[in-house]
Amino acid sequence: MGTTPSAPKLNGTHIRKGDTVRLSWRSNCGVYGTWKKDEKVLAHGGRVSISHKDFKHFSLEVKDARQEDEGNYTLELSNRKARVSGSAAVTLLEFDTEWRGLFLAETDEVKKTLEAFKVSNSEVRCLRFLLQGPVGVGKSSIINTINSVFQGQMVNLTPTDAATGKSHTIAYQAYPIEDAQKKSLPFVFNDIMGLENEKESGALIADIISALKGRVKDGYKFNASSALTETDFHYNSAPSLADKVHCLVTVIHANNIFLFTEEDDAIQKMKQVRKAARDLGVPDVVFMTHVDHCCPLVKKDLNNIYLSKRIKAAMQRCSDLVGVPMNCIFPVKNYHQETKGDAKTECLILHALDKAVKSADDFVRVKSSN
Ligand SMILES: Nc1nc2c(ncn2[C@@H]2O[C@H](COP(=O)(O)OP(=O)(O)O)[C@@H](O)[C@H]2O)c(=O)[nH]1
Ligand SMILES: [Mg+2]
Repeated sequence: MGTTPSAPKLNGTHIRKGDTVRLSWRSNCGVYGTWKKDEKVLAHGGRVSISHKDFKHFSLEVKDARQEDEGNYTLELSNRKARVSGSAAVTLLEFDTEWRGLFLAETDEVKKTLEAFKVSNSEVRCLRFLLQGPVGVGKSSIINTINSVFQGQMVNLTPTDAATGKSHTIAYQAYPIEDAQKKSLPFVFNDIMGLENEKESGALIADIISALKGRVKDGYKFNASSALTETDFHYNSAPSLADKVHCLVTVIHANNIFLFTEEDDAIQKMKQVRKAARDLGVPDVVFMTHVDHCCPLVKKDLNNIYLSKRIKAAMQRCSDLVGVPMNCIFPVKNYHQETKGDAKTECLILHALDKAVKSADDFVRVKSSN
């Protein structure tokens, strides 16, 4: 025991409830070892197995992992020469119970209510939703997914694209939502060019704000270098309440949100647009897409959405960065490669849409065109 031991390097893990926590280290020399969890010494017995072979091979197993096993695990090694230690975090992927209900059984009810929905202000035939968010987050896919849900088959009304990193949606266009009989439901979505993370590309904030006010006519081609002006053919100088946006939908990628900081241009742009909406009294919600990319539990089964700690952390990150309260953030998964519909996908998108519709309807109820 005359050699100085190297500090143990333990691998942190994310595990499921019921799994076995496994941590191990092979020392470069003979040493005495002690395992600790959150600074408390662990003893062999029960669900905990500790093995120290030849004073060199150190391993710890905790079977049937539970909430209480989450924490910081440390291996301390010592001999006459030195005392060293290394730590790793063990995190459970899921909570013990859902922190928000999925309400799968209510999906049909919500769908029927939306199919029969009538706008409460007779001046407005269709509630208008404006989708904002960086390129590739799934704005076009949201429109396609909602249409697929109501039409009972996969719909690709708006082109989707991520590979180029540039926005596919150039012209301002209102997309209707139709049911299986091709009857229009009283909802339209405007999908705008992505808010790329560079100052020089994507729609200008001024244009998005004009869109909120109903000043941008269909067919307007966003131009990253100059904003729409009053003399433009596509400028609506006297927008009615029906032309205005009734609810802003900020779309955020569940996984990529962890890569953004408050200083990023895309975050700043989304906040500016939200502020403009707030100043106009327009309600706003967040649809958090790509939940299947964000958490293995959710990729396996969407039922785990409100059990997943990673999804809750992503929602919290959206809330912190963009400033939207948690109860206005809706995790959704878009159809992207499926050929048939799926009840859980429908459930998430319909509950999100239902909230957006109620908010939009509250907005138009108290307004008139004048
Ligand atoms: N796995 C997965 N892929 C998605 C999801 N939403 C969109 N996509 C894919 O992401 C890419 C970008 O989507 P798109 O709708 O074009 O994004 P946009 O630029 O915001 O309009 C496309 O390849 C979509 O098929 C989702 O929730 N999960
Ligand atoms: Mg698009």
